[in-house]
Amino acid sequence: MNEKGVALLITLLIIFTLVGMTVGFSQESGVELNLAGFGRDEARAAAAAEAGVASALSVLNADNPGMDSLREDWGSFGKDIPLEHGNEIAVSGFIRDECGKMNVNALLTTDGSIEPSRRKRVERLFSLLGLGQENLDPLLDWLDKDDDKRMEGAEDFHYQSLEKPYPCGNGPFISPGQIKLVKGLGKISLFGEEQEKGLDDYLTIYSDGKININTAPKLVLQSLSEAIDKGVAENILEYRKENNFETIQDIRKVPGVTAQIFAAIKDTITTKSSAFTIQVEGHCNGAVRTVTAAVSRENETIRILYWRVS
Ligand SMILES: [Ca+2]
Ligand SMILES: [Ca+2]
Repeated sequence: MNEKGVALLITLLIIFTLVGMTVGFSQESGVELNLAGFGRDEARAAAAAEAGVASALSVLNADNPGMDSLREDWGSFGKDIPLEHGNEIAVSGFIRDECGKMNVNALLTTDGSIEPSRRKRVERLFSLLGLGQENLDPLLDWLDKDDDKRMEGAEDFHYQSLEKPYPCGNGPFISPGQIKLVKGLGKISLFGEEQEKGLDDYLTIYSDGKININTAPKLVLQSLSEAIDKGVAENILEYRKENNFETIQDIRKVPGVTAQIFAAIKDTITTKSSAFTIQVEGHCNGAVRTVTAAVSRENETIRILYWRVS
């Protein structure tokens, strides 16, 4: 077995261990997974979703990590054809690049304060998404280590006085779901021109902080620099339909991307991805189970960072 094969086998072993843990936790918290009549179908739906995740992992494992674009196999995983569609079992899902999004944890400097130029980019993204200071300030307050409330922000005092109180993070997000705990962000469901995108299409906690220009959505591209307007961002998307950005210098081939724009963004962009989300839904006779996994990829080794069955 080659090195990649070994890595995949280890990954699968981790999955099975984690699945065991998830069931264990569920039983501890009093959730009975084997409800009469539903047990068999739900277990089969979960098993189908897990098998789908395993197949997504093998797609990522076979991928060339030297460049990552939506035109690769992982980009179309589960897209046009369902992964499986039989009489009883149906499976659908996708692989999403986390490096096409803004990493909110990367806003933090090592001393627990907010890095000004990264803040500027997130501010631009929020504004493009139609989110204002009342959404940005609580996010920054959640991340920064101090307890000083920004003008429209929220610190521990706010979260402790909720009907169901919880502490303010005052540090990086540990799971993607935590972003919804930030004041005002939990209520935001869909936005964008066609109202088809959610906050998790734009924000991540898993990337290395650089934005992959092969996969970033239009508004993330626009947020990279004030000089990138809607037209330039659309030119980038147009270029991507036929080409991959093999190196960051390739972006200069896009009409409108000037030397000044390139100089402003070159340290914040990449053409490779180091983190992905896999989401697979398993259906069995009406029972549905969804497995969401976040994975990192470093030196061709894939590691599971997050695993949730719902
Ligand atoms: Ca690739
Ligand atoms: Ca704080």
